[in-house]
Amino acid sequence: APLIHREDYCAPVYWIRTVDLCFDLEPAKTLVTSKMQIERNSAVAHGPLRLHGEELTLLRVLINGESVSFRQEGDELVIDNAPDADFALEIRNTCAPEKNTALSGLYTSGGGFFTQCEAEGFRRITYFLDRPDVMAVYSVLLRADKARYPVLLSNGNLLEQGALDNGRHFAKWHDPFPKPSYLFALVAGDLVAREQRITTRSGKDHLLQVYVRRGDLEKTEHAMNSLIASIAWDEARFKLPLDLERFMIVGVSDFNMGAMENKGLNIFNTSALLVSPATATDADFNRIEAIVAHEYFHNWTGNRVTCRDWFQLSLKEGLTVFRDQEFSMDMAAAPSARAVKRIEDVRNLRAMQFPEDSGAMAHAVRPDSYVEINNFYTPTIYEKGAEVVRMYQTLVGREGFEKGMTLYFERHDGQAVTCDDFAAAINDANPGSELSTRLDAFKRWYSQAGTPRVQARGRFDASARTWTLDLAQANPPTPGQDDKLSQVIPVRMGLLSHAGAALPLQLQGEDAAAGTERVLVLDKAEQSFTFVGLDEAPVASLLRQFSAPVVLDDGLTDAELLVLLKFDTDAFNRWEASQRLALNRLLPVVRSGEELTLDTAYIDGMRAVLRSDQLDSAFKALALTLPSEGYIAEQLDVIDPQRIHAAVGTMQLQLARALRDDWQAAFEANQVAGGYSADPVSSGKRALANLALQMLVLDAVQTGNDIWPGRAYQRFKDAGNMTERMGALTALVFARAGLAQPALERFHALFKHEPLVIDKWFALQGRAPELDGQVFARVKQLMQHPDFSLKNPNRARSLIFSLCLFNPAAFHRTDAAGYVFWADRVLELDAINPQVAGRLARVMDRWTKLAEPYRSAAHEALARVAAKPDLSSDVREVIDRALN
Ligand code: DPP
Ligand code: ZN
Repeated sequence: APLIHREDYCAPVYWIRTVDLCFDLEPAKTLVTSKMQIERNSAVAHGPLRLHGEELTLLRVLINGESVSFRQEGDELVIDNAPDADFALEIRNTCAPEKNTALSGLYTSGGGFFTQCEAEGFRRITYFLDRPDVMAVYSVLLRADKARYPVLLSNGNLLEQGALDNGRHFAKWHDPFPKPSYLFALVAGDLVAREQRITTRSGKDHLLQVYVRRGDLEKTEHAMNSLIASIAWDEARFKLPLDLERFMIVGVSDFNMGAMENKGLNIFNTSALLVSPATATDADFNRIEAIVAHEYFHNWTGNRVTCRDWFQLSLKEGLTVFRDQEFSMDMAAAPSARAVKRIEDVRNLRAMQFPEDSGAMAHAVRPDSYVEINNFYTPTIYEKGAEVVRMYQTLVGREGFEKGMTLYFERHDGQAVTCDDFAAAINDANPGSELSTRLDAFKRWYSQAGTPRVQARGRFDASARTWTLDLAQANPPTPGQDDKLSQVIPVRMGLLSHAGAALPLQLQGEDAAAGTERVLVLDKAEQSFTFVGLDEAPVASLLRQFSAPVVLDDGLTDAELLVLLKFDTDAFNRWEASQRLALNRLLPVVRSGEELTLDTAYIDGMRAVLRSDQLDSAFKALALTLPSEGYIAEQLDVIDPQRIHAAVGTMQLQLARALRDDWQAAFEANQVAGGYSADPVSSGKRALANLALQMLVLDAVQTGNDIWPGRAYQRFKDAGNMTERMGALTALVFARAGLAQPALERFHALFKHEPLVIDKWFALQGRAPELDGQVFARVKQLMQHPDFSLKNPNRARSLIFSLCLFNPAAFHRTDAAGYVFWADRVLELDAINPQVAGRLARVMDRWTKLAEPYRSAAHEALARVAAKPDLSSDVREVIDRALN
C-alpha cells in the first residue's frame, strides 16, 4: 500500500449530493442498491469518476438509467465518460456481512447487522466517493426478515415502516443533514430500547433511545442519564443544541473501537455502554459517561463540521476529547474532584501518548503522511490533540475560547474543514490575545511530533529581592523530524514560601502584584522572567494543572517537592510532587541495579498524605499509587523491564509495611455504606479502601499472616458492587495469596453469563505482577479456555493486550518467549481483524531502547512478522516503521 501525503490533497472531481440506498439484508449475501445524484466539481479539472469499493461483488452500473462502460482498477471502479451535466448513477452490488471478521463495513454480530464506516468502511458496503469532504443527503430503505430482525435503524428520522411478503418487513429512514460516508450507519436485529423524551432549553422535543439486546436493558440507565446530561451541558456551555428529533445509541459486543458517532445513530461497543453496580466498576461508570458525552459532542464537532481529509482527524477528535474532559470535570463539580479528573487524564496521556511520541510511530497531531489511516486513531491525535485545544483556552481564556467556537460554527457549519480553519476561528475571535501575536508558532503543535522538554531553574538575588526563572525548551528528534522550532508553551505557575504560603507574583516592570497564580508564555528556546519583592528564594510550582504537554525538569530538591506536596494550592502539582518523590527513589536503583531502601523523609511525607484530614480519598489514592512501570521506562534511555519491575515491587512492599497501621486506618475509615452511587466522594473512598486493602494483603502474604487475605476473601464474597469485589480480588491476585485461585474460580462461576465481566477476569490475570514466569504461563493456558476467543476484539484485548501492553515484566522475558507469543498473535489476528492486529503490533514501537538480551530478541520477532508476505497494510506499516 502506498504512502499518502497530506500535501497531495486534491478536491474531488465529483460531488455526490444525494444518495438513496436500499438494503436487502441477508447474512451471507446482502444486496445493496445505491442511487446517487452526482455533480461535477467545476472548481477542478475534468477527470474520470473513481469510486472506492472493497470486497464487493458488482452487479450493475447505470448512468441516467442506461448502462455505461466502466473499468475496475484495483479497488476502484472507474467511469471515464461520465456526463458533464448532473447525472444519476445507480450501482448494484452485494457484500458478505457474515464473513466480515474485520468489523469494518457491514457485519454481523450476535445475530444482528451492524456497520462501522469510519474511516474507510463505507467502501466495503458499496462503491462510493468514500472521503470525508464528499457530503451527501442519505435516504435509506432497509428490508429484512421480520422475525430475526424486528428492529431496522439508520441515520436521521424514520419515515415509514411496514410489512412485506414472505415474513419480511421494511423501514425507510431519511437524514436531512448532508454527511460524509463515514457517518453512515445501519442496524438490524432483535433489540429492545430504553426510551426517554426530553425537552431542551430551546423548547424542542426529542426522543432518546438506547438499543441493546434483551436482558441488557437495566444496564443502560447510566448511559441514558449521561446522554441527557451531555445534551444539557453542550447547550449551556457552548450553545450547541441537539439538532435531531431522534437520537439513538445502539450497543454491539463485536466492535473495534469504543464507540462511533454516526449521525443520530451512535453505535457503541457494549463495553463502552453497559454498566450496573454489580458488573461494572466506578472507573467504568466514569468512562461510560465520558464516551457517551464524547460521541454526542461529535454531533457538532465532527458531524456538523467535519474533516476535509483524514490528516485533519484531530480537528474533530482532539477537540471532542477536550470537550468530553471539560464535561467530566464540570460533572465532577467540586474543585478537588475536578483535579482528580485532570490527574487521571494526565496520567493517561503520559502512559499512552508520551511513549508514542518517543517511539517509531511518533507523528504530529496533524500527520504529514500515512499508509493506513486506521493506524492513526492514536493517543497523539486524541489526547495530545485535546491538550492543544486546552492550550488555546489557556491562551485566550475560557470566554475567548467560547467566542472562538461560536465563530468556528458560524463560518463552517455544514463544511469539511482543516485544523488551520479551527486555529483561524479561535484566533480571529480573540484579537490582541496571547495567541494572536504568536499564532504561527503556536501551530507548530500541529506539525511537530515529539514531547518538548522544558528546563526551569531559579536564581535568587537577596539584595535585589528578585528571583529570576530561566526557562529553556528543546524538542528531541522524531522520525523524519530532526530539527524542531520553538513551541508556544503556556506555563501556569505560582510561587510558595518554604513555609508554604502562596506568594504574590509581580514581574519586573509591573506596577503591582497580580494575584498568586499566572500564566507565563514560553515561546523562545530560552527565556527569563524576573519576579520582584521576594524575601527568600521561593519554591516554584510550575506547569500547574499540567498547562502544556511537555516534560518538565524543574530541578527541585526533595525538600522542595515535600513543600509542594504539603502546601501547593494546585492539586495537580501536589500529586506531581508525590510522583516525583517516588521516581527519585526508583530511578537510581533501576539504573544501578542496587537494592531499594525507602527513607524516612519519603515515608513520613506519604504518611502525612494518608493521614491528612484535608485531602480527599480519591486524591490520596492517586498520590499513593506508584508511577507505572511504563512511565518509569519512559524516563530511561535504556530500558530493562525486569529491573523496573523488581524496584517497583520492592518499593510497594516497603510502603505497605512502613505504613501498615495507616493503611489499616485508611481502609476502615473509607468504607461506604448504603446504596451504590458512582459519585466522586464514594468512588474516591472505594479507591482508597481498595489500595489500602491491596497493601495490607501484600504485606500479610509476605509475613505469613492470614488475617488480611481472609478479610479480603470475605469482602470479595460479600461485596455489594463490582468496585469492591474487583478490589478485593485484585488484592488477592496481586499478592499471590493462597485464596486468589478459589476467588478467581468463584468469580468466573458467578459471572459466566456476563461477557463484559469475563473480560475483566481475563484482563486481571493478564496484568497480574509477574513472578518466575507464572503469569506468562497462565496467560498461555487461558488462551485455551473455552471462553477465550480471538475473534471478539474485547476478549482478545482483555487477555493478550493486558499481557503485551500493560504487563512489561511478564512480556519482556530473557528467553524471548513473550516476543514469540506476540508475533504469533499478531499474525493470527491479522488474518481475522487487521485493525486489532495493527494495534497489537504497536507493542514493539520502542524496542530500540530495550537493554540486551531483550533488544535483539525483539528485533528477531519483528523480522519474523515482517517476513510474512501478505500482511495487512495496518500491520505492515507499524512493523516497517519499527524496523526503520
Ligand atoms: N468512534 C471514534 C471516536 O469517537 C472515532 N470517531 O473517537
Ligand atoms: Zn471521537
